[in-house]
Amino acid sequence: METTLAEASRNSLARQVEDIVLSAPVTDIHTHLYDPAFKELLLWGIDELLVYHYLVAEVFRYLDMPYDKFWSLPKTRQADLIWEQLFLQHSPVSEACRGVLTTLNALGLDVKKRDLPALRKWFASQSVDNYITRCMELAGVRKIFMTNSPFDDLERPVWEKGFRRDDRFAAALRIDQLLLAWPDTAPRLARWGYKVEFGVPPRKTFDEVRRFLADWSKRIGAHYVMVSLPADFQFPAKTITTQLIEKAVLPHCRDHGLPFALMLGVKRATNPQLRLAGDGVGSSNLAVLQNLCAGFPENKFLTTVLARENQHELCVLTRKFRNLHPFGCWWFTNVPYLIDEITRLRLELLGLSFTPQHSDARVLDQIIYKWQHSRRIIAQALADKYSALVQTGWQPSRAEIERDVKDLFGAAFERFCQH
Ligand code: FIX
Ligand code: ZN
Repeated sequence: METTLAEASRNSLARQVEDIVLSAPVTDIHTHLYDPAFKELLLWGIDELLVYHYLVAEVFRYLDMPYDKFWSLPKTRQADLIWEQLFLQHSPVSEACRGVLTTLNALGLDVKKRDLPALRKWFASQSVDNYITRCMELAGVRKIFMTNSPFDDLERPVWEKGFRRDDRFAAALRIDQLLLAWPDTAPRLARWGYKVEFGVPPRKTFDEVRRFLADWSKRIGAHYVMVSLPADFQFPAKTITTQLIEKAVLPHCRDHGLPFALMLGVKRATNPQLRLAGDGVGSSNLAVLQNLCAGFPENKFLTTVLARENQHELCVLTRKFRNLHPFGCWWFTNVPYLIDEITRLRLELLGLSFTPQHSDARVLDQIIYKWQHSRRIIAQALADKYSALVQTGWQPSRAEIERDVKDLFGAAFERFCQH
């Protein structure tokens, strides 16, 4: 078939955009990965890839084993079961299954052999330091944001002892425990030397929580403070969570120029027997976000929403508030079908003033597939937009496309954090 001139130039524009998007370094602004100084907290390798909680949820669609029996098995045995059910007994078409194969393939491993012992052998011969570099190179990731919780008993002592930072890993202060489990958290803060009172807390308690937040933001060098909130969260409301936000977290963020990152719409423990894999999704009342952005114009809010139904409203709110920056296709929305939809929606309503994706990787190697898959979708969406501009007579230059992609891949986020 003959290609017309217009088609040929559309194809060459699409190739140029793809070339730029596939090779641009990206800042991964939310993961559950750790600086290698945290040793075994940084997960990597084939067994960790297989027991990822996304795959655990999927394997129980086929297994009839009791939940407790599965959890009592050693990790390699759980991984065997997942491999057997999700890769051998059924084709691995889900996004999380496909991701394992994309990762292995990018690492140069032959997936068609379906040889789990050989894969294990290969991973056993890797050293963590080189492997971090390799994964980051293959993913094109230049910086990884961690999720750092002072309430995590394995993580806290490492910070307290101190260590030499790997500057590829940046910190984010995670405070779900503070905001959502006050009856347990207050006594812990008291034990750590902060003079907090339980029950109905007086002013002093909030000042002490601010002191705690200031100490930890400084200790870890936090770039933002983060919480995930349930789908039924309301603001304003007369709850300890909203009081802590208003009287401690927001003033702290203002004092230190830190954004407050909100992840809205999770339903924790929909099925507790699935443990980490048991969380669900609910549609959020985004009036919460409107109230925060309008009520606290001196605060900056990074936001991602879990429900597909909330994506459009988030874009509209973002058009109204400069102190709001949407990011990522979180968790159940991190599937090609929805990444495509959400990215196009955002480009059409917001231009380039958002951060289209974060990996949420819990296992280092996952950054490879999460970024490879998303980059292709972002490239296609952008190519379509530039091509529509060309139809008006506008010609985007390579330098302009590179500038735009840089913004989407971290520069817009960094500017938002700095201002
Ligand atoms: O709250 C979060 O940061 C979530 O991303 C996680 O808790 C969740 O388990 C996850 O891994 C999603 O991708
Ligand atoms: Zn996360």
